[in-house]
Amino acid sequence: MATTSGTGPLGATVGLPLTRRGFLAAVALGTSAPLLGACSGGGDEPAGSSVSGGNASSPAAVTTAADGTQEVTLVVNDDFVFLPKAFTVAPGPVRLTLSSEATQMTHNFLFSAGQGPAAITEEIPILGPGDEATIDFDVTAPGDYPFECSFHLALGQVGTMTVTPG
Ligand SMILES: [Cu+2]
Repeated sequence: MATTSGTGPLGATVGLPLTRRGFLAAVALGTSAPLLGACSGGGDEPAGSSVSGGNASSPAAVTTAADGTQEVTLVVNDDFVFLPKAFTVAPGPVRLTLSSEATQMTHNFLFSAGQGPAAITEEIPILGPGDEATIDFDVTAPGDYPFECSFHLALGQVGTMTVTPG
């Protein structure tokens, strides 16, 4: 007959604010540390934290011009990444623009030799800080076409263009 409710719920509500405060503190610490590392400008940081921008893993927006050309822009900066690093097109004409937001680093863009279903020889041999360059090419064979910055290939500056079966 006697009810013993009360201690259980009270104990639970006391615990909640503490948990939340601890969580917020952890978030604050977690975000500031990678930012400081990125601003130091060195190439010594492990590449793991450089994806924090959120764009790196999402596919690039591909737009189709009035003449049917599929247009995509990849951004490079003072890190060793293409932003984003993957995009998908259908068979047909592609216009790829490489836009540099770097202040110091020079990059390039080429499809990795012998790795795609078909060779694409168009390339951007060199792109200085703040520059922009565009190449036009046609794709027909579906599949994954790896591309790279050959200057920073060893540092993992690679990506993939996927051509759908159409
Ligand atoms: Cu590069």
